[in-house]
Amino acid sequence: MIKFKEGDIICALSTPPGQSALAVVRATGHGVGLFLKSLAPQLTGPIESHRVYFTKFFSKLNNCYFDEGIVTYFAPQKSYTNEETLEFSVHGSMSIVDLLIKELILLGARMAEPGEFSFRSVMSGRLDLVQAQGVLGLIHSESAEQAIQSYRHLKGEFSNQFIKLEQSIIRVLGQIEAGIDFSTEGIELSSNDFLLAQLKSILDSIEQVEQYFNSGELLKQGFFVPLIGLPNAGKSTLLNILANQDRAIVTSIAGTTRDIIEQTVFVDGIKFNFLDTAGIHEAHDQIERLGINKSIKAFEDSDLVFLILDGTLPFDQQILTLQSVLDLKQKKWAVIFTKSDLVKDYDQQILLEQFINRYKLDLRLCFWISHLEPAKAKSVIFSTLKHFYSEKLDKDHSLLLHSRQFEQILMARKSINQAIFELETGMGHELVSMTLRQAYLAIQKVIGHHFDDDILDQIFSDFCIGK
Ligand SMILES: Nc1nc2c(ncn2[C@@H]2O[C@H](COP(=O)(O)OP(=O)(O)OP(=O)(O)O)[C@@H](O)[C@H]2O)c(=O)[nH]1
Ligand SMILES: [Mg+2]
Repeated sequence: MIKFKEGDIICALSTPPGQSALAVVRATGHGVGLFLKSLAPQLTGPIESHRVYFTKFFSKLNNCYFDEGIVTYFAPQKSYTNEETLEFSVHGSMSIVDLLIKELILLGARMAEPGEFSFRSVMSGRLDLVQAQGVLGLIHSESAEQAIQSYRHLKGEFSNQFIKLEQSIIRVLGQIEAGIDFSTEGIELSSNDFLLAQLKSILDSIEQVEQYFNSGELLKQGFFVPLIGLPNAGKSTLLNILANQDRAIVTSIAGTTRDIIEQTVFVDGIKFNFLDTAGIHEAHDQIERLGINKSIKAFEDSDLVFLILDGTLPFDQQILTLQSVLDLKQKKWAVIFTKSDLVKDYDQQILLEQFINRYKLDLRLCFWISHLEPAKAKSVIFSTLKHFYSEKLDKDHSLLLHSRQFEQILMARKSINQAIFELETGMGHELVSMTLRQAYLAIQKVIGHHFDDDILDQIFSDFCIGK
């Protein structure tokens, strides 16, 4: 059930708690502007929306002024929540913030729940749910790409796709239902072929949205790239190069790494999660076995695998050992030969050619590195990654949605498919109409044109206090 109570005046600290130069406190709700009479008695005369006022703040509790700063006024219908709003910028001490919030509560406000400002924004129709995801994405963005994409959500670029879908479904529904109404008079308004063509085009749009969602998930979570190889191949050495620091222990003892060590690196604003893993070999004890099981799991969950091969040893044997526990065909992989400092340039070239011929690998996915030249190693790896993500990620159309919204998209696809089946097998239009209504409702839930308490609860629980 939705936990927010509408109608109250709510307030919260909108900047992180702690000491800082400034802190921003917001209060919103009908009549909040009147609070200024008591809080900022120096402000006389009418106040205008979107204007900032420099003033002293008065404490009723202490009967004295306690700080000076800026208050911005937002009139109803012109604020984030669509309700009258005050935004205070005060000195960033928690005692000042606490006192200001106490004063607001004394005047009739209550503390806001996490996400309550955005919830009001959605309820009042200022933002739809897809735009609200944009706000959330902006707050949580870890990379420039994610921030830019979130901003596009906020501006409504992606909402339009759902609005178009909604309209297309309702158009077909209208045609079907008009047909039902007139059928008794022997008039058929839209042929089944015409209805089917429209439904198939709606299905295409939904499938495209699904792809955009997958791309959005990659943007949020990043690509998972485990470093997989035999013991002593140089996996941990490479992880440390990528991390620019000593994250993993490196020794010449085979089987040094037992557990997964994860390191996130941003390449061109795209997130990559590299995983150092235990070397694949015949385990001698239980700890090694557990470590190797984790390596296998990392391989299975990966988006791209880096096979790390010791360049000083024959590659055939290494690949055979890896194949004995991993289904290499199942995944996309790149091959990194290590220890190039120990192998002559000429031999490196021959080995690369042999390898590419044998395993029919793209030349761009196979190269040598050495720990003596970390910058060079990073540069070849990053250009490989760029090549990889440009294939996988549609940076311009990455849809950032909650998984609950995605469930509704899948539901819509299922219903459209069902409606197509029903039309194709000559079932009654009454039934098709009911099925299409389910698809329509599902799309409405995604964008928030139909409120579903469960979905709203899930979405707003990801927000922070003050937003
Ligand atoms: N000469 C040379 N030695 C390297 C290079 N990369 C790694 N080594 C050495 O190879 C040995 C093993 O390196 P690690 O990075 O620990 O290998 P690993 O694959 O993590 O090994 P496990 O954790 O045992 O599976 C260490 O002695 C490294 O110093 C390289 O590019 N050149
Ligand atoms: Mg290691």
